[in-house]
Amino acid sequence: MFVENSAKDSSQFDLIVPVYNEEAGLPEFFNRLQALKLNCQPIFIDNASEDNSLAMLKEYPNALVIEHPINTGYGGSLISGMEAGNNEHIVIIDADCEYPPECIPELEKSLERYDFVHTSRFLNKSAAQLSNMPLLKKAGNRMISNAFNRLFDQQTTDLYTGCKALKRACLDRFNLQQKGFEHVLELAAKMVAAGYDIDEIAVDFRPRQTGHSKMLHASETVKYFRLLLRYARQFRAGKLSRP
Ligand SMILES: Nc1nc2c(ncn2[C@@H]2O[C@H](COP(=O)(O)OP(=O)(O)O)[C@@H](O)[C@H]2O)c(=O)[nH]1
Ligand SMILES: [Mg+2]
Repeated sequence: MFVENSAKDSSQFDLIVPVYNEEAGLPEFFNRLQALKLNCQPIFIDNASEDNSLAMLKEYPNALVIEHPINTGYGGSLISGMEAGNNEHIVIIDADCEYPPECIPELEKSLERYDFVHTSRFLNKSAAQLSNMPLLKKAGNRMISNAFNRLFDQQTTDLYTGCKALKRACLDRFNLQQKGFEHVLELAAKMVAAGYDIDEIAVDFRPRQTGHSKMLHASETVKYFRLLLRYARQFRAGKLSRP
């Protein structure tokens, strides 16, 4: 299914960035973002950071900064960001530069042809090129991506990606409820259930240089599998999206 671009805002897009304790990495992220001179509305969600992130976000020109007084999880941040924006094209990227901000123009442009596009850290990559990614992260991602593909008839190589683009109109077809990293799975499952297949563009992955990942990948993967099976049942029963 393909949603026609609305005439309203075809040139500006919403750039949603979830942020939790990223003060060390934000200067690089900001520099690289500004160098791109994007026609976007940056929407930064500070998820109750305990460091100086919030103050730094407020300094960024023309940014819409959403403050969470308490931490609502990664997914909670994205839900807030989606609700706050109103441009038809939405791009989501992390603040830690693990996904290069330089991929944003191509990612946003891909919405001229597709409704839902994941960046993939695995597409067209040799094992050597992936050697900088922790083994558990790689294995967990591959397992969950393969299971998702079988259950939802997709061909994604990177279900866990935190960098993606979608059309706002797609969101009319379902509600998002997951507040943690399960958000990734919920969005993918509900998009596919609503008829929007996942397309992909390749992206280079660079492990974060500052701070540390706050995602517990092994235990998250177990949770993902249970939820995946639940969504698959609902998908088969036609209960995952609105007509
Ligand atoms: N872990 C975590 N990250 C959050 C949260 N809220 C926003 N984020 C942001 O979500 C992005 C992904 O988090 P990260 O810990 O790097 O996960 P990973 O890339 O999967 O290892 C980063 O930009 C974080 O700053 C939260 O509650 N927990
Ligand atoms: Mg990260």
